[in-house]
Amino acid sequence: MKYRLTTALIALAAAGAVQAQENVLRIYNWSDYIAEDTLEKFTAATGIEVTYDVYDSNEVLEAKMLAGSSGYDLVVPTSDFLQRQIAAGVYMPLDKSKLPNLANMDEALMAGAAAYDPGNTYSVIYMWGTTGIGYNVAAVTERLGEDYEVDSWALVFDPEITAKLADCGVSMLDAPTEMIPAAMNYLGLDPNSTNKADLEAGAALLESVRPNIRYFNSSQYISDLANGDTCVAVGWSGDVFQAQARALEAENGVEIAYVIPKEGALQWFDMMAIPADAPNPDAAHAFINFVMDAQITADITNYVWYANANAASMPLVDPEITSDPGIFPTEAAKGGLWASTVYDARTDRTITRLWTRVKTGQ
Ligand code: SPD
Repeated sequence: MKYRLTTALIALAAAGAVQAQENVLRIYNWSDYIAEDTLEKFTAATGIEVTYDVYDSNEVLEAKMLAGSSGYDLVVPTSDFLQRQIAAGVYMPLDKSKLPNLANMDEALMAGAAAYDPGNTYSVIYMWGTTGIGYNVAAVTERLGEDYEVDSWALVFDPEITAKLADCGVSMLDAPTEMIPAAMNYLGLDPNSTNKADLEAGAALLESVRPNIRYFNSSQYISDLANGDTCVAVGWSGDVFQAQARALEAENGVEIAYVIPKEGALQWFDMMAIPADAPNPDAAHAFINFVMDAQITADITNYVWYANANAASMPLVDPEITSDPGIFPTEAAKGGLWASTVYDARTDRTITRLWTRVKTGQ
């Protein structure tokens, strides 16, 4: 009798563990990229608990995805990285019957994302943005003068200018596939070129300003700009606006602005996708559909200051955000934006080698 009871209890406990496991969704997303209450609301609506980890680099995410068995159910690669990860068999096709809120998405933007994921088979746009320059208005004016117009990549790529800013702190993203093409573009080269000489020219320009760069990091600049610890950062649109909002909230007198330089900038899409070996793909589908709810997406944009691709959410997004050309670029500015290049393995190796040289001088 005692034996039978113990066996029954073990079976019950095992069933409970399986059920608990089934009710957990493991998300791996970019840092500073979700509203305060999104996960709580998702759990309240579905009963699914969430574990949430963050990264600040596509390369870090890619290494985990290519190694496999990450244990994550939902990840958010940028479109160019997504494309080659799809080719490597990293993701499962979405079951669109579980995603009725796809009807809320902006068709033109989804068509843009389909250039990387034909038919939007594996992914849905989470947020999108540009890579430009965030700066402390007073600190830059103090060093470059009242008449200096901050509208060019010269602010970070001209050694004479960066030398004047070095003391207040200039940072760059630790994102080689963005920084090297931006430098190439400033030199008048095609930012999408995979020609080795062009890539080397971009890297050489970066090396020439390297002594004036305080650090290469893709997340620290939000708080550093907001606190006045740095004065210029090559950064992602929403992150710079978050720095601006934090400074305003702190009432510390720091004014941060974001500019899409006149020479143009990278426009990118971050995509929700489900690893092929995800333990809980049903929960991942439920989350993707939940995020595509107009109010939930609007809440995220209103909190992280990134543009979204959810047409139904637009009336719910703060007009201060929808009308800001740094977040939703004007039609004219859109003409100067370029899309991310998908690099083959050989070009990728060249870029990695050049980036090591830029950062370490070796
Ligand atoms: N803090 C959120 C940053 C999101 C940046 N996405 C990466 C874009 C890469 N081109």
